[in-house]
Amino acid sequence: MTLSLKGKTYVVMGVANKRSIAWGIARSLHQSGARLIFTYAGERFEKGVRDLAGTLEGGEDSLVLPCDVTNDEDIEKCFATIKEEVGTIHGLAHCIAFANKEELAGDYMNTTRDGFLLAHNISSYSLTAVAKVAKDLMTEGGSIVSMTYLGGERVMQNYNVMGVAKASLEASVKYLASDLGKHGIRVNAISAGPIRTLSAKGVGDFNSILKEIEERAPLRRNTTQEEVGDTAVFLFSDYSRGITGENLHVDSGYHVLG
Ligand code: NDP
Ligand code: KAL
Repeated sequence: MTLSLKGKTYVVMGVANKRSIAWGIARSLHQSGARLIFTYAGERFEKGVRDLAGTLEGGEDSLVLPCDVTNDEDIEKCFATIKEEVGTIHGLAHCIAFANKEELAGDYMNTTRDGFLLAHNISSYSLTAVAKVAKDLMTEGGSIVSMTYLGGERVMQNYNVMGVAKASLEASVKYLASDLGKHGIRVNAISAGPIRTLSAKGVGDFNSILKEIEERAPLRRNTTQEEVGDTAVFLFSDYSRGITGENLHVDSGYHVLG
């Protein structure tokens, strides 16, 4: 299963390690012949991202840039460097979310003002901030893909403030799609089923969440990094040229259940 994105360049934001959804997207993009640029937030992840990029054939020369999305200067600097080094980009994968760990359990109503703003800043506003600067580099049109979860549409235990931030992210996808369509830029979200990543670490009942999906989801199995990566490639490609403002569920069909 390959779809050619040869000659196209994509920015992948949010690789923390090899389990990251962003890494699944990077691998699928690489298989399609695309050129990749990586951004990371935490300095402690820089070497890991560079090493991972180096495992892709020809990836040793990939641009790997810092971009803490809470910092406007970082965002501007990052995309200015991309403009200087590469010029035009054709798409961007936004795979970034964060909320304070202590607010991802218990009652949602205990969310603090600071915790609420932090989760929304990193997990939702960042898409808008990044889309605005990336637009100027998408001179041949483009495709932006962000990651969301069913907890943005329904109440899912413990997802709490992250669910509210994902609802905001999903609404942003629609408004951005409306703004950017006239520039030939599409904006979509992938709503992925649970995947064991660093972010999911420490979630007490993650095993039982995975088990329920295996037992009840229409496809009777859990979602893989590869399934999300391949869907992202579809959304980056011209095969999806009529799709924007969409939230595509890659979750073995779990979302159709009541
Ligand atoms: P990872 O932990 O692998 O990735 C989360 C990423 O968020 C990290 O790379 C981290 O960067 C980045 N990040 C956090 N704060 C900042 C910041 N201030 N600036 C820039 N980047 C930041 O987890 P996933 O791959 O699971 O998560 C990727 C996306 O997928 C998230 O939006 C998540 O909500 C979504 N998702 C995940 C699901 C799952 O089950 N895993 C299901 C559905 C959606 P760094 O490491 O450099 O700090
Ligand atoms: C209902 C689910 C169970 C889990 C509940 C909440 C999960 C929220 C995701 C959020 C992104 C996790 C964090 O922000 C973790 C953070 O507080 C601590 N971790 C870190 O700082 C690590 C080191 C870095 C790399 O992580 C980040 N994010 O920067 C949801 C499950 C079933 C599905 C998931 C995991 C959805 C999702 O959105 O990730």
